[in-house]
Amino acid sequence: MKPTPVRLLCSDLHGRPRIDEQFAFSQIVDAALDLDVSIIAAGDLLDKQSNRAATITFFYQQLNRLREADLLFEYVQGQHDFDDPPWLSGHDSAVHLHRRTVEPPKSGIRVYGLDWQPTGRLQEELDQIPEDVNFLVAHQVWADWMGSVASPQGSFAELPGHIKYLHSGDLHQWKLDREYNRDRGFTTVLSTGAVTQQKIDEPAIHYYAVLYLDGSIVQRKLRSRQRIDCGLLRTDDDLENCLRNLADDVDQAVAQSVKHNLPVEMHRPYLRVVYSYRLPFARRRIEKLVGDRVVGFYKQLPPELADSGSSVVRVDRDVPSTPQALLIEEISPDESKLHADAYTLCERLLGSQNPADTLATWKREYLGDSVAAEEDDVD
Ligand SMILES: [Mn+2]
Repeated sequence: MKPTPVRLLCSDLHGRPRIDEQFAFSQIVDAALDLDVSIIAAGDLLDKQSNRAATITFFYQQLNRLREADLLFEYVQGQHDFDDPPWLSGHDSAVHLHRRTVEPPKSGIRVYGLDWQPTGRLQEELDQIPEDVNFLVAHQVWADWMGSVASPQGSFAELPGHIKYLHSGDLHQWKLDREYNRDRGFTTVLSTGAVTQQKIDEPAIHYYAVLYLDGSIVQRKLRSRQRIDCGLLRTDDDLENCLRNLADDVDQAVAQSVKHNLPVEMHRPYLRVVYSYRLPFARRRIEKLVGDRVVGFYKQLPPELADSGSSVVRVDRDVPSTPQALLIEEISPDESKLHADAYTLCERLLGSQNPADTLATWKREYLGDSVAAEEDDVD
């Protein structure tokens, strides 16, 4: 018996007339149709509060695909897309979850949504959530995730104890944690992250998630534009090193783009270059080498930053920061059936609230009757 998917979870689509955002959203709708589940989206679904017709037309075309399959697009608004009434309110498959409870049939999950709220208002809204709600969809800066870099509106310790899951937008990065709520119980907190890069220093890999009936949340990777990061170029040696490898890196990124079947407009990788003021010709030399084969993001560091040591300007490569991120670095599910099976098992166990049950379900699913037969023999 396969675990039943309940909802597809995503956030921060930042819809605009650009291929990257459109391709990401269409992949998410493909997945929802494939799984036969409705989508819950946690805000910033459009990039702007005032939109071009092309943005809305594309969005509605995707919602039409859901409607044909009798599926819904349940959402809250972030700061980017906020309007009253909401932009999506003209489509009858879009369900604005703000201050509303919905219950996916037979799921035991009662979902409630909140549009983005300023500090103070958020706390009042949290107090008014009905007590039978166990799944909150929101779009906030949470102190626990972003307190050091942005001004937060709230913290996980303010969530009522009956909220067992929080699916929040705004943080453009995957996170799946268990945090203490205000009743000293645990709330599973999820940020699926943005579906594309909105800034060059955001993660290059993007995800959505699938919520299953057993409560497990499984991370799924989107196909995204490739990114090459030269790291921080401080010295001539750094620059020479970068130039030596760059043409190969670009070839490799294009080959990956072809392999992942990206739209041809997305085959040009992003290139991120941060260089010291001591290397004034860095940009010209790199551009001469790779020309328009990349979409370049160049930043020259002034003396006070270039000479201040590495703590101020951190230009880390994407270091895997969660077990899920590490997993996808280690096992590529596209490689073979064996890889795909191993990947699926690992990601389910990592996302599960009850690994023993998840493992038992997996065994039944993959080993099928042979397991049941063995168990019968023992009896
Ligand atoms: Mn956003």
